[in-house]
Amino acid sequence: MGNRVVMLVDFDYFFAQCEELRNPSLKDNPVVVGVYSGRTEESGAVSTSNYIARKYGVKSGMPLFLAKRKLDGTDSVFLPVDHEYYDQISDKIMHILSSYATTYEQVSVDEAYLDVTEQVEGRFEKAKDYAQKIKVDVKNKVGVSFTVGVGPNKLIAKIACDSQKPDGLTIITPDEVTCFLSPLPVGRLLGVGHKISARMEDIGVKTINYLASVDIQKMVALFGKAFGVYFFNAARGFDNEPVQETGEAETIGRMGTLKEDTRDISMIMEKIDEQIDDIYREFILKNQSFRLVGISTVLTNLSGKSCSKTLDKPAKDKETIHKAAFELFEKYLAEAELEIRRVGVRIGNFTKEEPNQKQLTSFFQSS
Ligand code: DCP
Ligand code: CA
Ligand code: CA
Repeated sequence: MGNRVVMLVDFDYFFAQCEELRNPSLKDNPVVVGVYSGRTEESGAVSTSNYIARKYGVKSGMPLFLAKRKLDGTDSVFLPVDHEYYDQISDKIMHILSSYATTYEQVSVDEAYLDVTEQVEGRFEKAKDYAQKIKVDVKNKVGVSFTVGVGPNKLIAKIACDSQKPDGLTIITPDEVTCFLSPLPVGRLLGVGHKISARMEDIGVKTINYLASVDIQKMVALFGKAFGVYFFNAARGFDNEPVQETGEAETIGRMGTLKEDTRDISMIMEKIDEQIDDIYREFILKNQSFRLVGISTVLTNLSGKSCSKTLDKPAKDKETIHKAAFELFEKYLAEAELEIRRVGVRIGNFTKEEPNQKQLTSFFQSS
């Protein structure tokens, strides 16, 4: 099989850029978009800010009063989040992006993977012009700028994208993968947050290059099988995950508030199992299989996050949803610092395929 050419598109300072779009006079000021919790006028957290505000040290997740303090004496503008408006802009851009790819996978309101292998005939030399063309098209039609990372898989595309923002375009060819990854801190790998990178540092592993020298047994002993194997592959830039559609319409999900804010997995799973019962009732009517299980959380600072897992093969049973959701929460809690307020679970990637039918693609991937 030839090379894949995978792009990750990540919209620049997204919520704040949307605000600039409808009010261009903001462009020269520091702009902060925040979630106001309502307790006092200044309580709440920063969702994002434009790059002018970032120069003063404003960061996502920071308390609003602190952002105000950092921007003291400037013509800063503070605005409350308007998700409905950002979703509209996001939908417009996503619609355009999807027309440029064979398969496209939206991962959040401001991020999507595009498999453009066919469009550039598998040639990275062509990826630059192609990405530029998409950037210009979206800028003309919607007025929003974004950053692109291009690589032979999703893992590399993501890290490439993060390496130069805003309005960036970074292309990493298969030949460049090792050099590109080697000097980077392990924290740049998806799934390596503060806690895991601290554990890696404890054993002297700081860079990806060093991580790649740890043998697989040691990796598994340290991080468990799933994580160990993932890190082993990721450190080498290996990633087989396909870019696949996960359209909103094609998922069944539930979201709800926990009895109390918590980080206790059994309490979380109690809520999730109720939701799974609900989802399952809806799912069996479809008479199909699912291949994706996802979870979402809202933390005590009101920031939200979701992640998902693609199963090795399609499944039809409730237990698989429970197991995958449990694993996702376990992984998530290992990284999350704050307590969780709301949780949700969803399934998707529905197919008519029978769960026990051996898929040729997964057969080739595992052999
Ligand atoms: N967001 C949020 N709370 C956070 C982080 C992000 O509400 N703690 C929201 C606001 C962001 C959007 O999600 O605009 C996308 O997040 P990104 O991490 O991609 O950040 P930005 O798009 O704002 O900036 P960048 O230019 O760094 O991508
Ligand atoms: Ca993003
Ligand atoms: Ca972004």
